[in-house]
This record gives sequence, C-alpha cells and structure tokens, in this order.
Amino acid sequence: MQAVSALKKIGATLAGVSLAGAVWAQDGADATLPELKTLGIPNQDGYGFQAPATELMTDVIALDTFLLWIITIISLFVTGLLLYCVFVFNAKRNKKPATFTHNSVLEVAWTVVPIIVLIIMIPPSLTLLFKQQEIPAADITIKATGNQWYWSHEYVDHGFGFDSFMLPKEDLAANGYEQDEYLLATDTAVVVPTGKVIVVQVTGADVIHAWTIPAFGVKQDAVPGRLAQLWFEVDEGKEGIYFGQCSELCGKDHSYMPITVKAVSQADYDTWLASAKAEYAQGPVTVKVADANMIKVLETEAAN
Ligand SMILES: [Cu+2]
Repeated sequence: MQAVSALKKIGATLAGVSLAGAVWAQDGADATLPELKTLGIPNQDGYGFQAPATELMTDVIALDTFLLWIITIISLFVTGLLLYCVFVFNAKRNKKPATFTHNSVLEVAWTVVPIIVLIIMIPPSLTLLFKQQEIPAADITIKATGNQWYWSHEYVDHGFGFDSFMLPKEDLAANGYEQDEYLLATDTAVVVPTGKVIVVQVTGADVIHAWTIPAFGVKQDAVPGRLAQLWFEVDEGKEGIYFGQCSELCGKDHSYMPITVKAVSQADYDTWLASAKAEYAQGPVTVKVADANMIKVLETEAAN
C-alpha cells in the first residue's frame, strides 16, 4: 500500500512538472523565428541518407555512392566466381579433380588488384576526411557540452548559452513540432544562419557523448576534458529544422538527449541573436528545476 501511495505522489509531481513545461515552451528568443519546415528528419520507411543540407554531407553521399559501386562490382564478381566453381567443378562433373596447388599469375593478380582498388579509394576518402577535419575560420562559434542527459549550447562570441532538453509529447505542439518529432525536438534549439561557417566546439561534462546532425554530415565525440571541433555551413536556401541525436552510448537516457538545429536567414538570425542575448544575459546558464525533473517524466513515459 505504501508503495502505491508513493507512486501516486510521484505521478502527481510529474504531472505538475510537465504542466510547467508547457508554460515555458517556445517563449523568449525562439519566438522571434519564422515558421520553419523540418528538413533534417528520418523518413518513415525511408532508406539511405537524409537529404544533405551542407556541402560536407553532399560529399559524404557522393563518396558512399562511389564506394557502393566498387563494393557491388566486387560482390557480383565473387558471387559469379563461386557459382561458376559450384556448377563447373562439383564432384559429379569432376570425377578426377585437378591436384595443382599454385598459380603464380593468379596469386599476383589477387594481391595486386585489391591494392589497386584500395589506392583508387584513397583520394576521394582522404580529401573528404581532410575537408571535415581541417576547421576553417569560424563566422560563429558554438560550444556544445554533453551532459547526462541533455546538451548545453554556448554562443562563445556573445557570452551566453542555454540547455537543450528533449520535449515531452504533450509539449511538442506548443513548441511548433509534430507528434512524430518526439525523441528529436528540444525545448531550445541551436540557431544558425545559412551560408556561414559554424564551428562547434564539442566536449562532455561527465561521460562521452557525441554531437551529430545527419543532414550536415557531422559527428563528433564529446569527451570530458577535451575540446574537439567540427564545422559545417548550411547551404543557402536550406532554411529549416534539422534534428540529430547523441551518438555515443552515454547511459540509460542516451536516447533522450536529441539535438535541434534551426537554420535561418542572416536577418532572422540577427533578430534572434539580439533577443537571445537579452534573454540569457542574466549570467551563466543554470538548469531549471523543471528541466531537471523533465528527465524523470521521460523515464516514466519510457517505462510505461
Ligand atoms: Cu549522450
């Protein structure tokens, strides 16, 4: 009985917390943003990659297609060879099998041909790797810190930041998100202008997390005590909402710390920035009580 009443008490507290969530939904700086289409999201029954929003991701897809062709040709060739051997050299057709064990020409060929194939793969893959890893001069620098289990985002050039918590189902609509964006949408979004180089400094506060936006072609581990970097530039005209998720197993609520990025025009970004500076000017970001409890709400939802 005691357990039941304790559970009821927790339930009542959680209900209160999620109501509090609805109140602080999408107020402040984010309210200055125009309505945006969701562009970076997985499609139901979809396959392949999300539509690219950056040159990096366009290049990733091109490299993937290139490698897929090579893999396909090799797979077909090997399958053909196997089938040929099965049908032509089976015991029925080959009463007296050959007894030779070496063929120098063949052995040189199956050593050299894979080397050539690998050499062909080097230029496109290394070019892309260097493109991702050589960080250009930033127009905007954002520091993303992974916490168990939410992200903190700081606009380091402007001295403000905020925490981004996953929205519970009942707060999605109030924040302008669809129901199927549950597990992806967050209460505060990273806002960036299109056509500008965004450098994200990524670190972890407790364990290793990873900051990822599939449509941008970026993924960087957030390691405590280290400041890693990634960069992206959203193509002009691709203003929209892009979702990502923590991509390094970081504990039991790993799946409840998504990332929401809103790419907007420079003018909309400037408006948002002025408003965000004022909103977050009070000093260092502190975790709201409602935010901290939100995780419990989500856990309860997951358990049910
Ligand atoms: Cu994580």
